[in-house]
Amino acid sequence: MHEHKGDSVSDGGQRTYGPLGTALVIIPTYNEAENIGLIVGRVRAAVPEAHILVADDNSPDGTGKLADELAAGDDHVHVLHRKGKEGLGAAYLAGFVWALDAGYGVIVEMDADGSHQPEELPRLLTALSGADLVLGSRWVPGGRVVNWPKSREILSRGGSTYSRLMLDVPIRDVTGGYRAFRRETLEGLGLDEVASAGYCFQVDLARRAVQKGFRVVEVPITFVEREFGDSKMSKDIVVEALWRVTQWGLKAQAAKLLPGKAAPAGDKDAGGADKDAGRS
Ligand SMILES: Nc1nc2c(ncn2[C@@H]2O[C@H](COP(=O)(O)OP(=O)(O)O)[C@@H](O)[C@H]2O)c(=O)[nH]1
Ligand SMILES: [Mg+2]
Repeated sequence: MHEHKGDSVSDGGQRTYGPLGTALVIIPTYNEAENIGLIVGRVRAAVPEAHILVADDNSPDGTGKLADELAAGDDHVHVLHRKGKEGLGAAYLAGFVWALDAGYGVIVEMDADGSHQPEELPRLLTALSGADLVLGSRWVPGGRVVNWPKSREILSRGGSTYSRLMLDVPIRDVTGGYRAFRRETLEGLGLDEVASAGYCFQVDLARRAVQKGFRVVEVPITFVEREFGDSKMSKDIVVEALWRVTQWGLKAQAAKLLPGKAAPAGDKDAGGADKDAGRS
């Protein structure tokens, strides 16, 4: 029916999908001076009609200023300056609000460090023509990671598998951060209640999308570890994410076992749309 690669992991039923509006690619940055010019140039070349929003947390290395210079010379490039480092989830949430206010039809998440290749974005957007949310996935057939030590791959695969089982969401790569949303999807997720810390942010968005009955499709990507600059990932972020996933999973199980009890805050729809998720 729809010509896109990738596994359909969640289908809200027989649906038709409206045309895709203009896309905004949100790139959160913290100390990405070596990468920002490269990534903006690659996005502009790969999807010339899309706009870009750099969401910078007042990077000490001057990334925000470099982004301003790019924006000054290109009306497709915009910059959201934030006061200080609050984490990528908070930067994305601010970017989502900006995007929805500005009227974009498609909102894309992309790292600044080249891990998410802009040249693969057209494939994600093609898949979005038949979906509510497209996840660039390292862990579906055809997906892969370049330049990662085996230990990091095991951690990431393990984290995704644990989240999938714990949260009962049929998604292979739940923590990935290369994604394309229709605006209606973001509007329907309850962004005010999304957990913004570290990897929890991506997991929370994905599980909400499934719970609400949105059609989520995974498209294989080749994830390339950064060449320049430093990762902001830390052990604390991973531990925090595993802990939150465990809490969410246990709460959802408890709600199923004790249907009379109120669902936990922010989980009002848990189980509701779930039966329509059509996991494959
Ligand atoms: N605005 C903002 N961006 C951040 C923050 N932390 C990380 N990022 C950006 O989020 C993206 C992914 O971060 P990265 O450190 O590469 O994480 P990793 O890929 O999981 O190792 C990059 O574009 C970072 O610059 C933050 O606190 N604020
Ligand atoms: Mg990275």
